[in-house]
Amino acid sequence: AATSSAGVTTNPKTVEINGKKYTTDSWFNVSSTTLSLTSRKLHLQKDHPVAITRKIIESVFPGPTYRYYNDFDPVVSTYENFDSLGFPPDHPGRARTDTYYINKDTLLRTHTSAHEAELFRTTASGGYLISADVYRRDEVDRSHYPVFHQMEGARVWDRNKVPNGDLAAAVLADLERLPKHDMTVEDPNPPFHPERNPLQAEYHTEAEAAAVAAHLKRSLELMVNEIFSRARAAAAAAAAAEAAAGRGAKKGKPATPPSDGSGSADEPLRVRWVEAYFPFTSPSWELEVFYQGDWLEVLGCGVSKQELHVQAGRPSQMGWAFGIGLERIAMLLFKIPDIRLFWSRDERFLSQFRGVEDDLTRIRPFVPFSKHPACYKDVSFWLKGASAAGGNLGGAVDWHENDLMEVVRDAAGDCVEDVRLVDEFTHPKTGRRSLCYRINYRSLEKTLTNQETNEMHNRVVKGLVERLGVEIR
Ligand code: FA5
Ligand code: MG
Repeated sequence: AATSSAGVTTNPKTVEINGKKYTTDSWFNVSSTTLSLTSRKLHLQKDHPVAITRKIIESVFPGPTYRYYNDFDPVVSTYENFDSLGFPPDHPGRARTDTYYINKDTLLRTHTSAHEAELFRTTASGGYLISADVYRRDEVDRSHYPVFHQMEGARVWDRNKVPNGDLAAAVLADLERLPKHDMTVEDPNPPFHPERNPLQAEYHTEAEAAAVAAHLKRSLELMVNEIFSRARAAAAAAAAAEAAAGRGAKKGKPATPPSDGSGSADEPLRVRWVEAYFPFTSPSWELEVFYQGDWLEVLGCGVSKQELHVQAGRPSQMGWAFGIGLERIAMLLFKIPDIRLFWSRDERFLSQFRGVEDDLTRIRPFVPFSKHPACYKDVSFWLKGASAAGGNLGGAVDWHENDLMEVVRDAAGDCVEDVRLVDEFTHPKTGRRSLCYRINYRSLEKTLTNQETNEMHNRVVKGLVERLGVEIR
């Protein structure tokens, strides 16, 4: 079989995903490790931290106004994932280096927005929430994994169904009915650039867009507030328990939890809105939370582009949509330090969340169990295609780091904690480019033996040579 640029040597002719068979073609680039995760559905596993996080978010968007869809198949068409949302044909997200394709027209969804066009057709009023596993070819480290979970929400209003046809007034009335919060919102209305985020004045007025945006922002602020209130309560309860245990019968003030923006009750939560860009919303924002000394992006959102409502056969509707990463939120909520832990079947992980889904007051920060030792190994190689004429890649044809990441994941699975480029060098005469990567092998489940680490590393080296055509130095 041919070696594709995406780095898979032999393509199976068909693959089966959740009981359905798909025919592959030369676009196929899904590693067996990733394929095996399509059946896990962590967002539906009772008491899993991803599922608990989903439940908390659902509680902020109650039925019957919002309908929940939690079991959509991860295999979607290229059209659904990209074209239906207005992604241009040359958008980088479509690249085979970034997206897992089954075949040219079929892929593993990269985001829950893949279902937006369909749900806009079927949503006659109110809104919806989707939670699902999503897939992206990406780097390997403590906060990136090729499979993660997203939750998508949307809300629509129909100008033919609101009193006097006054959509802005109807939206503002709904906004009035939402609870308030006392969170500090910095930059509640960041300026936006009409060339990236046009108003869509041909479809709606500024007042209508402003009302929808205000409803969107309040809804999402309430969600973040709910999550961080729970995170704080959890940290305070853990600190109180620790103080009680540490001081015996002495009933003092509970120890102050670490001041990281989520732990301390007297430190107000800080959030801010920043302008963003998505092909299917305008205007668009990201919500950031101040966490451990830095602004962390937690979600993307915006006023849905009217073309999507038109295409869905509901041109009289308008509304908002958002997408949020569940692991990112769960890591904050439970203080989970490594994204790979979500995939663990280790009782020392799973047992810490048991009983929490039905009683959210039992949320406590995750207590890390002892880490097994790390083992660092380097691999240095020359890229193929050695001619100085090749431009800024030093002559390398078709080198994409994500292909290396895929080889590593296939060879060593979850035993790789981290992969980093530690050296690069271009030969002054030949223009050949050499790279050195440092791979950190560490299992979450056991201490790896030298032999096990060596075997994995040999598989990585072999994979790099056979699949990516590099020459080991
Ligand atoms: C999207 O996926 C858009 N579909 C979101 C959206 C929906 C916008 C509806 C407008 C309307 P983005 O790629 O930024 O956007 O991802 C959204 C969220 O998913 C991020 O804010 C982050 O919380 C999470 N996320 C993205 N990439 C990762 C990753 N590699 N690991 C963990 N979480 C991630
Ligand atoms: Mg983003």
